[in-house]
Amino acid sequence: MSTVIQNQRELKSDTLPTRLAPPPLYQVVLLNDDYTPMDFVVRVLEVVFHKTDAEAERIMLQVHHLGRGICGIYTRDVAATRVDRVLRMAHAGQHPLQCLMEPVPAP
Ligand code: TYC
Repeated sequence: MSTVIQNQRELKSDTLPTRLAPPPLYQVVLLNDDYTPMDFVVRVLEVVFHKTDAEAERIMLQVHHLGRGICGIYTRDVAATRVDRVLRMAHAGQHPLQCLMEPVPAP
């Protein structure tokens, strides 16, 4: 009889689970507005999402033209932390930049 500790509870089982389900993934989405300066958005993408200058510029322009754009796909806690960092930077810079996370849509 093997013993597996899962989520603080002790489960007794004759067989170890062979595979864990992959964690749900979330996409972090940046929204357009009429006031946040373009260079500020580029800086946010570089600092928070580790984008290159060219990639940050591409995403910023996509958001500017289409209204929204995906900055990255992460597990729940990582996505939530990135959203929080974006909103804190926006608040500190007194810009209305908005950012959210949503489950990655099923294919
Ligand atoms: N639309 C903004 C401007 O013209 C630029 C911008 C891009 C703002 C992306 C937000 O997520 C954003 N200054």
